[in-house]
Amino acid sequence: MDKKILVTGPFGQIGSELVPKLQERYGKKNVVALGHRYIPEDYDGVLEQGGVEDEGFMEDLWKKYDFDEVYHLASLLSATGEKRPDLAWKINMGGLKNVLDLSRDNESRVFWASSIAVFGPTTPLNGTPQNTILEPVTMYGVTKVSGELLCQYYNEKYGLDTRSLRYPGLISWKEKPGGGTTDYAVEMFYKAIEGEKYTCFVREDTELPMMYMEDAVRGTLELMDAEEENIGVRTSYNHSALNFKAGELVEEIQKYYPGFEVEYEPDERQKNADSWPNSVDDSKAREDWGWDHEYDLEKMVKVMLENLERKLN
Ligand code: AKB
Repeated sequence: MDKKILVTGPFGQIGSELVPKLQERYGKKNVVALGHRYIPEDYDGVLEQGGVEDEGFMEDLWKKYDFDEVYHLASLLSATGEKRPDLAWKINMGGLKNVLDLSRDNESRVFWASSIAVFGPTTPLNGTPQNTILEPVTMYGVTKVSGELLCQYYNEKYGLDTRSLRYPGLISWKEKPGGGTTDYAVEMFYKAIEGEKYTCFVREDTELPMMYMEDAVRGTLELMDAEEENIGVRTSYNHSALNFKAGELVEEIQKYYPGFEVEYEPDERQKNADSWPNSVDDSKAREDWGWDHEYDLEKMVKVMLENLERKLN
């Protein structure tokens, strides 16, 4: 029998690359994309439109498709979350609660996107361990910590198969990120190719964990493919690949675009970035289900530029 998959946030930065992979694996007719406002004109697949926080709508969706697996990606990110904290709580927590309740009642498996935003200023800054202090200072981070605990609770209480990754800043060329703090890393590539100066909204020495999207999507699928007895973390796994300072990314891009200029004008997003670690220790993911990244800074920059140049020309 065919496996039915739901993807929420299918047209965001992660979803737009995860959905085609799921369609390849399970067939186009079996992957349901739940979009909200933005629906790409050229989307080719099963489409539904509505809000994840709408309980009645989500219930009807499960009745219609009887999902086996859910990739719950829909979320307000850190910068938007600080502008609209009430909405962030409503969508991030309301959406997750609906997904968990319906998955429990219908025996669906759940993947949920967490983030390095679960960490805060009191967390160890370098090589942040899997189990550590979680005192975030953003509403986004608050919803991610609460969500992690809720996922673990549903696993322990109801035996629901919940799996999750703490994504670092994600670098991709297919779809731009929106409303996050790590967005500067992607914006730089566009400006370099367009021959424009970039005004970076974090300091040059701001260091954060990052990952190329291809690694993030592969990690997501590998986590979902792992045998249940190998999953030792039901909150969310630290998931890491590379770390760089904003200035180091600029230097790497300048190897290809020597004339690329950047000025630094930190805004309110600097506070979010300062509250997150420089690097995280993801050895638990590597031990439990064999996670390994493929892209380092040099390889990621080369591939990003090649793909974006093709896309923009
Ligand atoms: C953001 O910057 O808000 C996200 C994240 C780190 O989760 N990219």
